[in-house]
Amino acid sequence: MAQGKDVNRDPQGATLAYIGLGANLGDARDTLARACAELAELPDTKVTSRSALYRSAPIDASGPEYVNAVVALETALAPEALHEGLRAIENRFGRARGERNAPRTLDLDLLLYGNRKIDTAELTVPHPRMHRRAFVLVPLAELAPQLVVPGHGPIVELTRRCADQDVEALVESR
Ligand code: PH2
Ligand code: MG
Ligand code: MG
Repeated sequence: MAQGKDVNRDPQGATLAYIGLGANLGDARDTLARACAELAELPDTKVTSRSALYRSAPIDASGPEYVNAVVALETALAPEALHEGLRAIENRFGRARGERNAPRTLDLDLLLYGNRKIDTAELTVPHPRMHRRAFVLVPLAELAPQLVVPGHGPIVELTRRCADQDVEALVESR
């Protein structure tokens, strides 16, 4: 048991990671609020900040509008263990894995794990499309306006480049 736990911990200690949340099936606002609570329950992990909720038009996808947000975590989980934890939460929310970019009850994407670049069969970090998606960049810039996305540059510049995409903060009315 103890040995298994060690495998899940990152040898570099706690790391600041950013998670992108999205949903466009069911009660998306409620799902994102509950998913956020589940992120806080991941082992060796603290939620340090969360963005507002945003409404966004689907990008490279069809179906209803999305609700998106970004959460910052301080975590001692290794990136692979964190990624597994995210998939387990998605599954608990009834996530079906069919066609690419199909409408979903909950999508949790590991956007950034410190400054680390990861490229394995299971996981690519920074998330390979985050630098051109306003539904990720706008909430992320709310939490970390000075952020430089490894391999892509300052978030303000990236956000400016996708200013034509339809993303709007939702007023938290409940
Ligand atoms: N996620 C996708 C594809 N397209 N569009 C918006 N607006 N928000 C998303 O979360 C989203 C998307 C695949 O994960
Ligand atoms: Mg996604
Ligand atoms: Mg995903």
